[in-house]
Order: sequence, then structure tokens, then C-alpha cells
Amino acid sequence: MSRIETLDARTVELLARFRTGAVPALARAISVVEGQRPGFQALLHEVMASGPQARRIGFTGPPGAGKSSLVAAAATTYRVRDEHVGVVAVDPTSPYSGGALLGDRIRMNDVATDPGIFIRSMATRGSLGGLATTTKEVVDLMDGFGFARILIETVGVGQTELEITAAADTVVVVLVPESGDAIQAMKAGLMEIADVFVVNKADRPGSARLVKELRQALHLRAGSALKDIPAHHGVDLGRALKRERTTDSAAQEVEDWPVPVLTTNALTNEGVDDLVDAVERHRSWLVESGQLEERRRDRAEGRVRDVVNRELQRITWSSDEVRRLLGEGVLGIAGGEETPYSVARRITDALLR
Ligand SMILES: Nc1nc2c(ncn2[C@@H]2O[C@H](COP(=O)(O)OP(=O)(O)OP(=O)(O)O)[C@@H](O)[C@H]2O)c(=O)[nH]1
Ligand SMILES: [Mg+2]
Repeated sequence: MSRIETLDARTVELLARFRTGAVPALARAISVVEGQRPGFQALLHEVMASGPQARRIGFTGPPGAGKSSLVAAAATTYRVRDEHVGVVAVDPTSPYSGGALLGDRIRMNDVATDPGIFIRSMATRGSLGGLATTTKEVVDLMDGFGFARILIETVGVGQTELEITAAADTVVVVLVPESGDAIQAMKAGLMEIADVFVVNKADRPGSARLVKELRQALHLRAGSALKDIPAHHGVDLGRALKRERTTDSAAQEVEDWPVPVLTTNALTNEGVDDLVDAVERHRSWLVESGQLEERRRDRAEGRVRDVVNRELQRITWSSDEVRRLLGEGVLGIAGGEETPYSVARRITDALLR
């Protein structure tokens, strides 16, 4: 694979250590990427050269549903099965507390010294969609580093966690009896994004009813009664709908994935083995049905768009001419001779010249 730019000496050295599997080099690479420091794109390019290998599993759901507890329990299960796990937890506020907490919850003797597990918590810093701006890049780094399973916890913010479909191969939606009924889940677009439903806090009253409702709702949906009803206006279900369309039109040799509804108690680990098994089964289905390839293509397209958007923004706002046009334009708007549209047009024309 070609280089996108000449690597500086520090990046070369970092890459070399990264490739030997030195955990501090992974941590350092993540800082470089999160800080978008010079050379971060070249670094990612090198790390991603061998393509995605890891199984990427997203956990989403309303605040307090038990996502972190379940991620910790699932990570523990994977370690017991001798799989290496990377965990990325997106925390709405602090970049550190969430990760530390998650580490505490992972019932392993030595999370700190076990090289088979790596936990990173990221702040969202106001980014929408339930992921931080660089979450996907950090997942790529963990993938390139060699973690076979990567668990991604999104912030539970209601409607906007749907971005997880763009980051994960398998999406686990975690609900609890307190988070409302199946109708609410449908309205929130969760039926479209869930590959596995988990009703956590199965020790609480109401969980059996929620399981039943969810199964009925999934059954209805499979019967296509609700197929043309948009899940929720304003929610971008682009990929989810596309996924459905292709499933409809293509002559399917592999059966549709029957979305399981499982129950767990993340505090006692009850049901967690079954959850991990379901995730692994979904993986096999993804491979056999060709959906994995399709999801990866969609993801690759999204990533190219993201990178182009980011580069265009950077190029735009770091240009002296643009800054000059913007400064003059703002005065023009204040004076009534210009509008934001005329100024923006002048700027884009200048950039395209
Ligand atoms: N009774 C019971 N409590 C649980 C269970 N799972 C998690 N909890 C508790 O529920 C609370 C929230 O759990 P978290 O794992 O932090 O939930 P979360 O979805 O990650 O929360 P946010 O990231 O803040 O949205 C904690 O006090 C957990 O101990 C469960 O299965 N049963
Ligand atoms: Mg959490």
C-alpha cells in the first residue's frame, strides 16, 4: 500500500513499537489521533493497511440501562474465553471517570496488568450521535493493534445513539423495564438498529413483559406490517433502511437474522454467556449472508466522507483568503449589503478557483 505522506521519525518509531504490541505505544497512538497531532492521518493509514480484522460490537441504550456493567461482564467473558478485548466507552462528560469506573467493574484480577484487555474512555465534547468525534479512529487503532473483539459503549442520549450502526458490526441494544415499553423502542428507531436486544436488570419487575412486547414488535415488523412507517422523523436511519431494502430485494439464500431478545443481570452475570454467544452467532450470520461485507463497505464510505469533510473544513478555515473574505463579509452583512449566503458563495468560489 502506498504512503499518503512521508512519516516523520517519531511516527516511524511509534509505529514500530505499536507493531511489537507494546501497550504504551497503543495509548500513545490514541493520544496522537485524538489530538489530531501532525502525522495522525499517516499513522492511521499505516495501521489500517491490513483492513478490519476485529469483531466490533456496539452497546447502546438509554442512560443507566446497564451498558457499562454489561460491557464489563461481556469483556470478562471474552477474557475467560481467552479472546483479547478492547473497550471504548464514550462518556458524555469526563474522559477519565467512565473508563476508570469500567475498569473497576471488570471482574478480573488484573485489568491493569492483563495485556489481553485495553479500556479507553472518551469524552463526547458535544459531538452528536452517541460517539465522540474520533471514536471510530480509536477503534481502528485497537483493531490494528490486534484486539479480536472491540466493545463500544455509546452514551445513552435517546434518539442520537444511532451513529453506532456506522461503527459496529453488531449492535446490542440494552433496555430495562424502566426505560419504557416496546412502542417507545420502536419510535426511537431501535428496532432498525438492534441486532440483539437485551433486557437488562432482569431481576427487576416488568422485564418479562418487556421481553414479550419486544418479541411481538419484532414479529410484527418481520411480517412487514410496519415496514413503510418511518421510525422517527429527524432520525437518520439511512443505513438501517438500506440494509432492509437490500434484504428485501436480493434473492436471499441465507435466512434473515432473527433478532434475539435476551435477558441479563449484569450484576450477577446471569445471561451474559448467552449474550456473548448470540453476538458470536450474529457474526457468523453476517459473514454467511454477505452483510458483513456490505456493512464494511458502508462504513468505508462513511469514513471517506468523514475524512474529506474534516479536511475540507481544515483547509477552508485555515486559509488566509477565506479569513479575509469572512472578515469583510461579516461587515457587509452588518451593513446590509451582504447576506450569509452571498458571503458563503464568495468563499466557496474562492476555494474552488
Ligand atoms: N439491579 C440491577 N442493577 C443493575 C444491573 N445492571 C446494572 N445495574 C446498575 O444500574 C446502574 C447503571 O449501570 P451502568 O452500567 O452504569 O449503566 P449505563 O447504561 O452504562 O449508564 P450510562 O453510561 O450512565 O448511561 C448501576 O448502579 C449498576 O450497578 C442489573 O442487571 N440489575
Ligand atoms: Mg455507561
